[in-house]
This record gives sequence, structure tokens and C-alpha cells, in this order.
Amino acid sequence: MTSLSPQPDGKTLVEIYRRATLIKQSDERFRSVIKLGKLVMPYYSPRGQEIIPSATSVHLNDEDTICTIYRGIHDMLAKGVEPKQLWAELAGKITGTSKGKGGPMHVTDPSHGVMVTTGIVGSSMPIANGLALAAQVRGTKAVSIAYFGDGASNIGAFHEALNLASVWKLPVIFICQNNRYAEHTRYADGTSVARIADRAASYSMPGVHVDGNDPVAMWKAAGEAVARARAGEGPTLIEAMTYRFHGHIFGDADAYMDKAEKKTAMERDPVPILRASLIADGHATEAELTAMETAIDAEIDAALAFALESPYPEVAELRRDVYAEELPA
Ligand SMILES: Cc1ncc(C[n+]2csc(CCOP(=O)(O)OP(=O)(O)O)c2C)c(N)n1
Repeated sequence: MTSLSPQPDGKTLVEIYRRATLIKQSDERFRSVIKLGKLVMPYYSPRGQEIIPSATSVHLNDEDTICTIYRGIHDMLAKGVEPKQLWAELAGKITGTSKGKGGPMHVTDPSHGVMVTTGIVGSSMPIANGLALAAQVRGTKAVSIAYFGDGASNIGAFHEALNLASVWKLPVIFICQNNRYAEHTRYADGTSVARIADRAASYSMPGVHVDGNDPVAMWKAAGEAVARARAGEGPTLIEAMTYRFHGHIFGDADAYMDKAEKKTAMERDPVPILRASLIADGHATEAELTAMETAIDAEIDAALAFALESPYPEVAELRRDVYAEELPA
């Protein structure tokens, strides 16, 4: 088993904070512009789940791939998608990552390894296997990550994907972001095991249960899984515990969520907790972090303006880039 240093250094922790803050501030802005009617789109907030992809992605490069879900702007921004192109894609504009053809549910940005965003629960996992198989056959050492929710671990595709990944020792990491709810269903009402990580045993792979809101623990769990995958030692299932601060989709009244549980989770917001620890441990000053947050806000201002000003794709664009060969009009 490959070993990793026990702690991320200060620079890495600051970088995890930068990515988490970009996600948090982007999410806040997305919710505000939708509320104001400036953008109309389905939106699934990942607020509260920022640390998981931020602490994972610092181990990854552009060759490494991720497959994510509708609740995935955190995974995409952490992986390096440009905010401008992300905003434009969500707005359906020609300047977006998929020239506006993906839209909010299907953002794809291969240049940063974001290979698919899917609304079909559980489907990120077999696709991630395919990408891992391609890396294995080509000998590239690239790692493939499938992000998904706790509900998705009850879908057949999860079990099929874990089985095949184990048999073929694929360089894939299954990262379950356990936010305690699947749409409107509480965890225990739809899932047979107390810990999803235990399901890994059925497929002879390590199953890691980790506090996904703890940047150090998450960095370590992801780093070990990435090192295993790169060394040809096969897949890992990581169950990262977290909590979704909002309803399933923007506008969801979230009446099914336990109020006290939600209040406690929001009081333990992982982003300000990381901020305070960076300052307390001397990794950054208050002024440095404030400057970083101000710069991120300015970047989001620019991204929003770019998305609003960009044109929609022409009708002729509909057939372009859809098949390997261009179709005649
Ligand atoms: C195959 C399939 N079945 C059902 C749905 C309807 N659906 C959309 S989101 C969702 C809940 C998924 O929950 P989870 O996997 O925990 O992800 P989360 O939204 O909590 O991040 C369901 C059942 C779907 N989109 N796809």
C-alpha cells in the first residue's frame, strides 16, 4: 500500500481553502441571480459540501478525469473549470464549456478533465470505469473519479461498476458525498447499511469512511486512493460524510429536512472553520484571505457579466460536436 505524508502542508491547505471559497461564493451568487430572475435554470446547491472535491482535486492534474452529477459545480470548479466558461454554459451561451449545448445539467469540459455531468442517478460510475479503462490500456497513469450521492449507492449501476472496477483493477475512485438525503428521502429510509463504505467489502476494495468536511482527513483519504490507483493497485470507495445546507433543488421548501440537524450542520460550516484554522496555525493572515475572497468575488462578477453578454448558439450549432463526424445540415 502506498503511503502519504500525514499532513498537507500550509500551502496545500490554503489552496484547498481557495477552491472551497470559489465554490461557496459561486454558489451564493448563483442562488442570488436565480432569485433575482437574471438567470433561469435548474440549480442544485452544493453548499456545505465544498471541502470534498477541493481536498481531492489538489491531488489531481488535467489528465485525471471526473464524472459528476447535477449537484456538481463544486466538483467542476475544484477541478479547474474556468468560472467564465462555467457561468456561460449554465446560461446556455455559445462561450460555455460545451458551447451552451450542455446547459446546467450536462456541463462537460475535457480540457480540465470534466468528462460528464449527468442527471441519471448512478450513471457517473460506469462512465468513470470506462475512462479508467482507457487510461489503463493507454498506460497514462491518469486517475478517474466518480462523484455521486448516498442515494446513488442504491442503484444497480453502483454495484456493477464496483464489481467490474475490482475485477479489472481499474484506476478509479468512487467518491460518495453522503449529504444525508436523496432528493426528499432521509438516508435511513432508503439505505440498508449504516455506512456505505462497508459495501466496498463485497467488491474486495478498500472502503474508507471519512469526515468529508475535514480538509486534512479528506486530503489524506483522497491522496491514498489516488496513489493506489496510479500504482496500479485498483479502485477505492470513499464515503465522505457531509451535509447539504439547502433543499434538493433551488426552490425546494426542504420541509422534509430535520430543522435541528440542519441548524447544527450550518453552524459547523466547513469553509469558515478552515479559514479560522489557517489563521490560527499561521498558514495565512486575515488580510491575505480577505484579499483572496475579494479577488474571487471580482472573478465571479466578470464571469456573470460574460455569461449575460455572450450570445446564444446559432441553430446550426445543434449538430456540431455531437457525433465524431460532422452531419450535413
Ligand atoms: C436513475 C434515476 N432515478 C431517479 C432519479 C430522480 N432523482 C433525481 S436526484 C435523486 C436523488 C439522488 O440522491 P443522491 O444520489 O443522494 O444525490 P444528492 O442529490 O443528494 O447529491 C433522484 C432519485 C434520477 N434522476 N435518475
